[in-house]
Amino acid sequence: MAKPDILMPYRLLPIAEAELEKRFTVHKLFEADDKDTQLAKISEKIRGVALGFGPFGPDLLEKLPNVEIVAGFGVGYDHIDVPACLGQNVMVTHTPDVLNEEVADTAIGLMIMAIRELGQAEQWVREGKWAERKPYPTTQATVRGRTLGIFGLGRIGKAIAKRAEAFGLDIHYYGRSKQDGVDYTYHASLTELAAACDTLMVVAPGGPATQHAVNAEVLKALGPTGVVINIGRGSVIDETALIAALEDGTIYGAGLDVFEDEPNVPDALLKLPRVTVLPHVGSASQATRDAMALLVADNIKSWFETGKAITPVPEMKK
Ligand code: 8YV
Repeated sequence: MAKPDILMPYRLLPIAEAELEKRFTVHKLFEADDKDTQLAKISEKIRGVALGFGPFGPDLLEKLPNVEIVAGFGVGYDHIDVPACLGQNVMVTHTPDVLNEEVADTAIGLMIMAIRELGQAEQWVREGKWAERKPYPTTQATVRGRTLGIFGLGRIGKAIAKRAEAFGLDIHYYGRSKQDGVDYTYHASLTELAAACDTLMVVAPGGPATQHAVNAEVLKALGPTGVVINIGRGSVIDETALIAALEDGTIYGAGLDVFEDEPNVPDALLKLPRVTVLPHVGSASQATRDAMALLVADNIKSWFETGKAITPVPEMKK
């Protein structure tokens, strides 16, 4: 029997490419000089899409009349137009769980970096200031005694909370509803959560429902000792409001792994002294990225072998 044809619009990790090539005819569109011509030649026979870093919207969907599944890379899937896929009866999958612990590790690391200025302190050593016998200034903030407010207590949020418990932090959360069997303090709104804590950990997914949820009002409620950590999506925070709040002392500092317009980080943010920035590396160890990429391949394999995907996005289960 002919192998099903799979489209790979963007580069995926080699481990997943190799896995898919064992059972499918894989069309690596990213290697074509003239992508439109290449796509026009193969579009009719494409039955699955293995998505790497890059968007999937109606423009591509409408060119693939026989596509059955779009397998996304990442737990977040705001780069995939799920309603458009649902409308065409196309399965969409993502890569949850395999990255939970990695992202939680990064989140805690970023929180400590931001509060204790570890990146800036390292820079101090590298610039030779310590060797000149100048001590790095003591930080005005400490992790000790903080109240951590988690926005998005899903699987990654819970892995962060578990670590934060070991750090002795008081944990609160906000989400669509209070969760059964969860002892952390629940707040019915994000502003209430911010008012009750001094460290706001943003783990929420991107998309229209969370767009700019962390706005000027929320930042004001967080207050002058407040630190915002974002490991979720850049779109969740109104970056302009965040910069203003940092500049005028409405909040104390920030640790950011994600931004509104990646890979562009506003100069105004970089100029601020108590801001730690990372280049979207939450899940970026080789082992975890390989596990995510393999799950992309496994979803496609499972779909064509059993008719079922392993990790459909929640909208597909309704
Ligand atoms: C991905 C992420 O690497 O899983 C996610 O949602 O943000 C990262 O782990 C990124 O989405 C790559 O597309």
